[in-house]
Amino acid sequence: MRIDKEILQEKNQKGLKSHQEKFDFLSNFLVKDGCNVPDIINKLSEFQVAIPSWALGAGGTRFGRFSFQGEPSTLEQKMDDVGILHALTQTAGAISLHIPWDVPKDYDAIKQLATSHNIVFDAVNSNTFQDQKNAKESYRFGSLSNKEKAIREQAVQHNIDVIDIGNKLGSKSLTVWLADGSNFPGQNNFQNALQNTQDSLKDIYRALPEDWKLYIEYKPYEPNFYSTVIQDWGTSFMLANECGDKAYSLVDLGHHLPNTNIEQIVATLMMKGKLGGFHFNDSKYGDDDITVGSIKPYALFLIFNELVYGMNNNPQNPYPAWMIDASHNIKDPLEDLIQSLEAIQEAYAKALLIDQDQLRLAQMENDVVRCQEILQNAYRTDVRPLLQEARRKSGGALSPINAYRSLKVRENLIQARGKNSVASGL
Ligand SMILES: [Mn+2]
Repeated sequence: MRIDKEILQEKNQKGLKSHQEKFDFLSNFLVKDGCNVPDIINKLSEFQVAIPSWALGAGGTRFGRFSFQGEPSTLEQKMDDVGILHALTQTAGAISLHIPWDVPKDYDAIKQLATSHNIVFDAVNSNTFQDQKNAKESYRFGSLSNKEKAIREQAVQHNIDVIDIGNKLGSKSLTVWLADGSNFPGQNNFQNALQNTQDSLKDIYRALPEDWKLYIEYKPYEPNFYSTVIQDWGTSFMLANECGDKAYSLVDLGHHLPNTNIEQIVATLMMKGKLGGFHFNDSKYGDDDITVGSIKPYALFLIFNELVYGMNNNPQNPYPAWMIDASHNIKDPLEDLIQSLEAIQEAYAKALLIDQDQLRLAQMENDVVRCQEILQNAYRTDVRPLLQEARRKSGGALSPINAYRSLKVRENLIQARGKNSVASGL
């Protein structure tokens, strides 16, 4: 199913007058406050978030998985789903593939399909957290960190193969998330495991094309419950530094222990020019992978405050790669992603409203109350008309969820794919 701009324009007609009133009201008020509204609208339109190929089917839990009807069962169908998301929101202009779940059969055809949906290929993701069919070695006791050289070599080679696949598609980065770790004290020698990981990452790094980046993700626990080899941003930062200039840390919001000050991590990495990528999701307890902004929208706003500051003040940091890394197990996956995209844009828009000059002044004067007022004044502003205006101008839907439902997208997908189609890889 494809959604063309004319249909959305027609759908938008109904809400256009009310949107215009709300937008004009907000816009007047923001201009008086010294905001550059057209600039904010442009920034929102330019902000594109990659959709991972594994988020288009319902996610599972360790107790099981309930499929959602009409799930995409091929890479082509996954790309069609991202095309639908992008048509509606105009902010999902990229797909991030997981290898080996999504190896293209016909590269030219897949590239053409991407172009037809106006989407590009973002980072490719390797997988050494499960064994592949017919694999010679097993990752049961680790991959890049494994005690056995042959296992480490297989894992390194897999990452090199993933780079090759990404290269053929026009990707420019590889994301490595390592599940390696231990379940019990004494099971692993920490120093050896870290050294092996460092050496393996260097081997992968050497195979990286000149214009590519390597993103090293971290996570404190799970699937191992005693230790994880790359457990925190410091370890990831250290490994990236050892690899070289093209290696960066990747922050995944769900990969922190409860109450970690993630915005400070973002600031630190950006100051050092090492924040490469960013995975959005939300969590209450652990790596819950739930809809962005559904639990802690204020924390997301504070993170965006640091991202905006870093993008304006840390030229040594490259423009980060944005991706949603969430896959809920009960919602319609596409509706879930629409909500996540909206929450990301909302937090970004609010962060753009912060008066940085006033904030700096208040900080210099140690006016703590004023500092908080400046942040919360931005946070309390209802920026949704700005998001709607950015979408309208780019040819998207004023309300992506309403358009999705009134166009009966899921019903159409079920009709085309059947009730029992299951997303590959999950
Ligand atoms: Mn992630």
